[in-house]
Amino acid sequence: MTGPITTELHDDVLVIISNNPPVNALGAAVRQGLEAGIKQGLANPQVKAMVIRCDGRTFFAGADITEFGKPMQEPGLPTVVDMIEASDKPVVAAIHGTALGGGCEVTLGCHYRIAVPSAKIGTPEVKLGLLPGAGGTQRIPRIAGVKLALEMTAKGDPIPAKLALSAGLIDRLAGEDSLVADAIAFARDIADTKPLPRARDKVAQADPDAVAAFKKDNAKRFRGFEAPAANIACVEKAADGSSFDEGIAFERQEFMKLMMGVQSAAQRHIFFAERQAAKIDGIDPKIALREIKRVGVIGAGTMGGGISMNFLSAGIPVTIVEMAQDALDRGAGTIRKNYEASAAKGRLKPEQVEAAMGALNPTLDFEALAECDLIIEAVYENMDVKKDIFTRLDAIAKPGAILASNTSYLDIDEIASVTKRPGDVVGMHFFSPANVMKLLEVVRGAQTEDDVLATVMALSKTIKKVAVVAGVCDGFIGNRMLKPRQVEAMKLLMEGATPEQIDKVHVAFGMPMGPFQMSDLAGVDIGWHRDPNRIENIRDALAAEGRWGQKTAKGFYDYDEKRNPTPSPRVAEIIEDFRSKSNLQKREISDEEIVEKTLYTMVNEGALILEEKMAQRASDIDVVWIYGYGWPVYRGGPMFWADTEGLKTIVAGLEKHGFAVAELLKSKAESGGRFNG
Ligand code: 3H9
Repeated sequence: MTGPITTELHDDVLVIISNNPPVNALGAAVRQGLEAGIKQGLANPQVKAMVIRCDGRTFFAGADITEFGKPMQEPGLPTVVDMIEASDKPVVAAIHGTALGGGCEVTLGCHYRIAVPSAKIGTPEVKLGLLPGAGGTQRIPRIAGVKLALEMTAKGDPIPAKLALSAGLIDRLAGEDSLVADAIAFARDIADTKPLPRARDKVAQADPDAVAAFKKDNAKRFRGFEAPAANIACVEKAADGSSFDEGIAFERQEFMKLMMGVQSAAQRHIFFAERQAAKIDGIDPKIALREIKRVGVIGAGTMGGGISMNFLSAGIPVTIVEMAQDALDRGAGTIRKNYEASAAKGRLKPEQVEAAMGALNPTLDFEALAECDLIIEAVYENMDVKKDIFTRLDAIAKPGAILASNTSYLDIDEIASVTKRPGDVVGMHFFSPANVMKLLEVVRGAQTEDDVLATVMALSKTIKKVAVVAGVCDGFIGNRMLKPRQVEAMKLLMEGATPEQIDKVHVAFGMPMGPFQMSDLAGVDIGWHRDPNRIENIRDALAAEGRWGQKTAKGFYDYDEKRNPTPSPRVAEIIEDFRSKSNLQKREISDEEIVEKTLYTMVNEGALILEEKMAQRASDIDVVWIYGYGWPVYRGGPMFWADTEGLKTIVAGLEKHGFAVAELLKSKAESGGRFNG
């Protein structure tokens, strides 16, 4: 046999092997090869049993997502899975790495499954806005019950081999290094079993209480998404007394609905966008990287502490520097407290907490940074302070050390200019809380060396961040686009909208919170303390009255002890006051106008960012908004969303309100183009 599938005959066992790097996706050639391999085993009288295994780093990681949306080549995956199951010679799946999606479904078509202890199996299709469409929703409940099937399909997190073993999804564990031999021996052990166990023949017990509880427990997580409900409905169908074939027909119908929908297109877009973001245009992917053995962090506040945790958790020692002992102790104490809280929730073992803390070197000695390979400055946003720090760093850092600033909007080039090594300077903009938020904006200065940028991008993967390259501009990608949204939201208040109305539109859109809820969370007083006598706008007026947001239990909203917000009559008065001073007439504002003014303007800013080459590609902007600001993944990020709205609609909406439309947006709209693809 040629192509990605080959076979090996081991006396009476035929081993069917897939070699389709990088992740053995089940593309057309793999499906055709599997079909041919099974036929070969069935036709050869010497063969008593078959084993399906994969070469490389993982068992099949699922259907080939790049084939979605293109004409389907036969045989489809459901056909292949059915054919394996129908075989009257036993077929054993030998699993290592991750058997995901269609890969998991292949194992469920097999009569037996053996896995190495480190393997994981799962059906993550829901994360692509889909459901397991090759029988997974019908076979998992029949083997493992409704409860686990709901968890696996509607949430999509893979489960470890041990749990799969106890649930019947795996029959035997192999030695970590002897999978092939153990699988062949297993195949011989069960070669004569009659009748063969087939998932389709099993019966799943309905469990309406479990379904109701599952829906209730996950209502918040599933808000706005279509795919979880479809997964749940399919699992329910598997246990409602319908035949297996009826269940499969229902699964197919629901799968096709999702596959044709905008949400799945958006979620698949983000899957590839996230991986694309790691690629730096114009830099050789094989460029030699700088070695990062120890990281230095300047500032042990919330940001510095969170940043440090990323490296400590990845096993990279951190030297953290502060100016005063109490601040240093507080910072190190917070890091320990955070780790201990994770341990209390069972996410870390006590020895992991100690290992992380043991790798932290808190010090008041700035010169201790001399031994670090990467130093990240995380002090407050003040250009003079940052310049001073970089001047001092330049004097002590070892040659080749990368000097990074965590600034969220300041000019990296100006910071770099005070050093004799601007090529070693880069921006690393973490998002708060830095140990939790996945996004990292990596800011490429005018002189940042290629290997510095490539090293930081690669390191971001080690610390489990999704990194995006941004150019030097005010607010980089994310905060720059936030600005028009905030400005327009404030103007709308003056013209007659309420904070509640604007926030409601954003939450209904799928954002975790609206602009005013966000202000209350971040602090209405940000930037106001510099000049507390100034009362130029509604925000200043709120800050001057101590309405600083959640921290003072009042901001744009009033808060109770549980931080539940209620509309504030006082805020309404303040808004009214400013409105009358500005001679503005209050008018009805429609939800549509709120969308056009606060969201279309973000798209417009995104287009300017692309025009100015401050982002490498539109999908990078989408990644920033998904991972940094909670943009609903089922809308695929602002630029993907603009494509689905239609760029002509966006342009018309902007023009209607007199906004200057970015040239790139205008030209794409005129030519019928899109930002993505
Ligand atoms: C499905 O199965 C539907 C069926 O139920 C029904 C059918 C009828 N296809 O993530 P990495 C690429 S839906 C095509 O960086 P890692 C990826 O783009 C599928 N390509 O590696 C990247 O390419 P590049 C359900 C894929 O080690 C490269 O492989 N399955 C696929 O960090 C390396 O990927 C899933 O949703 C694919 N299925 O993580 C699983 N998967 O180098 C999706 C990966 O050009 N995959 N690529 O950028 C994953 O979760 C991770 O890739 C995995 C490895 C955990 C496997």
